[in-house]
Amino acid sequence: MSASPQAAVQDRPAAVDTHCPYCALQCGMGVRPATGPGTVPEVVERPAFPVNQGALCGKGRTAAAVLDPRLRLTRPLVRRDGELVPAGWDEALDRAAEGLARVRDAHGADAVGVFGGGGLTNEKAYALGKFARVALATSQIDYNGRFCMSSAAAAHQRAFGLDRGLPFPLEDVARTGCVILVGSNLAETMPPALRYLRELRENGGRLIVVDPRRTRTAEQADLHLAPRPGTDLALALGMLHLVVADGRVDDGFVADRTSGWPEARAAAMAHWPELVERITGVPLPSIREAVRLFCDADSAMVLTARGPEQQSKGTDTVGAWINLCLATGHAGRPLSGYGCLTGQGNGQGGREHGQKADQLPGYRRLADPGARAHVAGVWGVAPETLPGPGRSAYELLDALGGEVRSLLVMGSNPVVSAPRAAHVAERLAALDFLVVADVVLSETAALADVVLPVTQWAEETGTVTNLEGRVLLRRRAVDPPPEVRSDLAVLHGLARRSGHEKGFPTDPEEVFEELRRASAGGPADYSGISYRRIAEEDGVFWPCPGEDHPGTRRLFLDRFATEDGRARFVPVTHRPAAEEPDAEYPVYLTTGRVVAHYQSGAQTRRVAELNAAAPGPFVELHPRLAERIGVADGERVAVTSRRGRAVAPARVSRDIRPDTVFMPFHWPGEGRANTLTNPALDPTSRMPEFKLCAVRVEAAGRD
Ligand SMILES: Nc1nc2c(c(=O)[nH]1)N[C@H]1C(S)=C(S)[C@@H](COP(=O)(O)OP(=O)(O)OC[C@H]3O[C@@H](n4cnc5c(=O)[nH]c(N)nc54)[C@H](O)[C@@H]3O)O[C@H]1N2
Ligand SMILES: Nc1nc2c(c(=O)[nH]1)N[C@H]1C(S)=C(S)[C@@H](COP(=O)(O)OP(=O)(O)OC[C@H]3O[C@@H](n4cnc5c(=O)[nH]c(N)nc54)[C@H](O)[C@@H]3O)O[C@H]1N2
Ligand code: SF4
Ligand SMILES: [Mo]
Repeated sequence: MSASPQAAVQDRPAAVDTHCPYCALQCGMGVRPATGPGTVPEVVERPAFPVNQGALCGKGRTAAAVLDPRLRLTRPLVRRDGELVPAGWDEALDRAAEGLARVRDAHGADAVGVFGGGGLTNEKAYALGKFARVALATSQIDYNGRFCMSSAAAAHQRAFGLDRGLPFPLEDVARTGCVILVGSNLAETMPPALRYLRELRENGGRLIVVDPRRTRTAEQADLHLAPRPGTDLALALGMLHLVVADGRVDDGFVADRTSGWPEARAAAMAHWPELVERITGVPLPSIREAVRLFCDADSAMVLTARGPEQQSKGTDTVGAWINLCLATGHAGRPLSGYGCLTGQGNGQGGREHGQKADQLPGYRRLADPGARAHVAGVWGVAPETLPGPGRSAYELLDALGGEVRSLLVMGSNPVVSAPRAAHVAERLAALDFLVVADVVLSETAALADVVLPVTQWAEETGTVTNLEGRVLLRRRAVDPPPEVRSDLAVLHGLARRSGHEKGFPTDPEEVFEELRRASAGGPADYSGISYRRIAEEDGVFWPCPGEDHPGTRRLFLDRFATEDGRARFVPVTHRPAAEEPDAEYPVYLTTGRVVAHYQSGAQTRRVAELNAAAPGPFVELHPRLAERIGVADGERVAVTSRRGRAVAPARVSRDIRPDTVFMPFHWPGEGRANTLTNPALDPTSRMPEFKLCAVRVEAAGRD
């Protein structure tokens, strides 16, 4: 027999403390390097990290599988005679730089676009924004975060003068009196965070879930409201109407800490409860019960996720929920407030440091002369050389092959994840030149002229900012394959080839030190945060304006971040979706996620265990609808919208409204949900309406 189990454990290298590659919870985990040929690195628990206390979902637990060189890109690829073939780094970077330069010389700097991702570390997001503005001199940069939490971000800015997804740590959720969770399926999208909702109820707090489906999350609730998709705005207004009618406004709070109440109150009073019942389909007694639970609690929160946000009225919808918090005094006080559950691994930090079309690092505005002067100073360029704001994500994708003729994609797979995806794939194919930096050969990378294979989470060090605004250090634990380089090295190589020898370092800590200076004095101030501090303190909450500043766990307790310190009510009124069901397309389609897969599935579809758990797309529909169209569970259903047609097996379930079908969006091919979705944009956030469009559903037979 070989050595005892204990000896075997001792022989293995120590696990390195790091964080999950996937969602914004950024669970702490350990990664133990491979012990030799034929072995793979191993993910282990890291119980000391406070947010998840060792718990991981299946995606996190299996994350090391994607480190396997057989599943991922290991060499640069260039297109030769129509085929992607392996090439050396010099050739690939030369070609990429030449391709981008050729388009710029022929059509101008704004013909070159950049598309980033909220999964990129702070260092990468910062370097990518700088690369676009300084090395490419283009205004055309945006990123997939636009598809994610941009409506909540816009509403945050409008009401509070600052956008940090959660203004309090998650631990506060367990101790508040009542939580209204709107359009979040936490049980599938951040399973370890379900603990906070469980503790909330154990502590006597109440949970209300608003979702058209009875999800695994809704099952945990004291009260589940199942509105028609796209009617959250009316629901929140109806609740505010009842708060006023029942005399439950916190007049003192409204007078001392807010502005704009009379107009917001008037707007809410126009939404009669009976009208709201009719619009939402939620019975009036349930709406009343929700108001009672929310107002009876000494402290309370509203938390939203993509359900109410991914709508063409997402910003106003979040605004209505914020109004409810403000009117009842459940904001700017301990254990109370509005929060958005941000989604991507660096969904928070990735929206702060300049990969957004209108933004400079530190959450500064690109149009603000003072911000331009400060950042230009850090970058060593003249402020007037910085381009102005560019197109938003969908508008950028829609312009490909027209005014924008070449594109660099870093950290997104829009062929699967963008709305009206068949059109987006056409636009990508119409480009003069496409470069994709990715870990795997994604559906988008497969269209590229040059594919650059990059290092991923456990193969590189960098910082990410989790959904609480806690800046974390994701450490390198394993060596990458030899022919793989970091995104920072890609940007360095491309910048050098366009004459920028300096300014794009490849060492993440060096980039972070520059980011600290660039963010200093901005809304998202990281200047007091260092790699050393993060490691010692289990993360540091921004804003952190000095090395002796403790960081800011809780925002707004004394004042809001507006000029006068008051939160702003916004008068909002309900309006229909961009596309409502009609005779031709009589059913709502809504889209979202399942627990086993992440986003476009580029990474998780390569993991055997996850594929076994969730092998492909499906259409969730109510038995009544299934019966009407004549399909049984597992039979093929065709779903048609004005954008296209998708086919996937039926999943018949009583957990969904009979007027609505649900599809997850993790797959390409005939079951691709985004073939159907409507790119109607919110006028403020430019968020597409992923969460509802009108469709026809039919039995697809065997066609
Ligand atoms: N397993 C898994 N986890 C993930 C991700 C993933 O891809 N897979 N992605 C991460 C990212 S980037 C994000 S943004 C988050 C998203 O996290 P969530 O927002 O929790 O995920 P979704 O499934 O998109 O949407 C949540 C719920 O909104 C409901 N919904 C649909 N339409 C409406 C509506 O009109 N109103 C309301 N109130 N609800 C509606 C859906 O039924 C769904 O249950 O998850 C993160 N975590
Ligand atoms: N119908 C519908 N569509 C949706 C949504 C929905 O709810 N419904 N949700 C939207 C939301 S919230 C989001 S966030 C988007 C997300 O959709 P995408 O932007 O497509 O996100 P991912 O699938 O995470 O794509 C990330 C890509 O970058 C690669 N990658 C991972 N890490 C790195 C890295 O460090 N560097 C580089 N260069 N590449 C890396 C991955 O392999 C993958 O190919 O989808 C949106 N689309
Ligand atoms: S919940 Fe999110 S961060 Fe945690 S293990 Fe799962 S995917 Fe990773
Ligand atoms: Mo997201």
